Amino acid sequence: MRSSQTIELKRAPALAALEHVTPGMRLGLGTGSTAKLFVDALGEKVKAGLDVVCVPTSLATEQQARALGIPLTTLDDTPALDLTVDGADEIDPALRLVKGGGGALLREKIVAGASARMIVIADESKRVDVLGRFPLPIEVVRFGAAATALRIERAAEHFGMEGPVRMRMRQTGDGPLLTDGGNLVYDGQFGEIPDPDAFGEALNAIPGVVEHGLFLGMANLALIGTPGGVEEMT
Ligand code: ABF
Repeated sequence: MRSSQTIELKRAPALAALEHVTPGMRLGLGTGSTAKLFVDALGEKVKAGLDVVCVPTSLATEQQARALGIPLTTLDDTPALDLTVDGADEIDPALRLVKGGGGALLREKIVAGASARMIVIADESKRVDVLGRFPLPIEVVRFGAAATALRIERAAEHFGMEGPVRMRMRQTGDGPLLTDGGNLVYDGQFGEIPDPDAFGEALNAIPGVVEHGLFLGMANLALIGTPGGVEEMT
């Protein structure tokens, strides 16, 4: 598929999500290439007079939104949001997600958790029957990170999954990637995750794990770009 076609499969759900935005809404703005298209389109609406206030999920989205003149706030000033629109790395039929390929999973989860509704926007390549094709991102504090990674591997083994769990490096190759929160990201190449709910709880119980990329019971609607149009998953 040509890259222009791929972009259209992302742009169409991004524009469809905009139809769920109404004046006065408090919005969470996601991160990644699909969310970026939503923020671009939202910027046009704001220029045309739409009144919204937004919380970005990453420094990158904050910069984009600021440049577009989108009014920004924080969860400290606006702790309850109406709607978050964000991308995903994987979506299963129960609307469970893997997120965090962009490294912003902690803020993404906090913002989505503060929102009454979450709409996921993605092209059809993100749909899976079982989560786990995409490596699972796990944000880990720097202190004792190797010990935390070992415990993550052991937790995965308990569920019949194998690693490896690898520290994510910067694309420039000069050291580990640090999140906006100053933590490390480990990517768990577990393959299929048979019980995402139980595995998510097991990860949460490991000291040193800040957050994981399993977004369970958070999305209310997924808008999926396909060559035949935008499909809705609820
Ligand atoms: C964010 O961006 C992440 O949680 C997810 O990893 C990624 C999806 O990016 P893209 O839309 O570029 O595929 O939503």
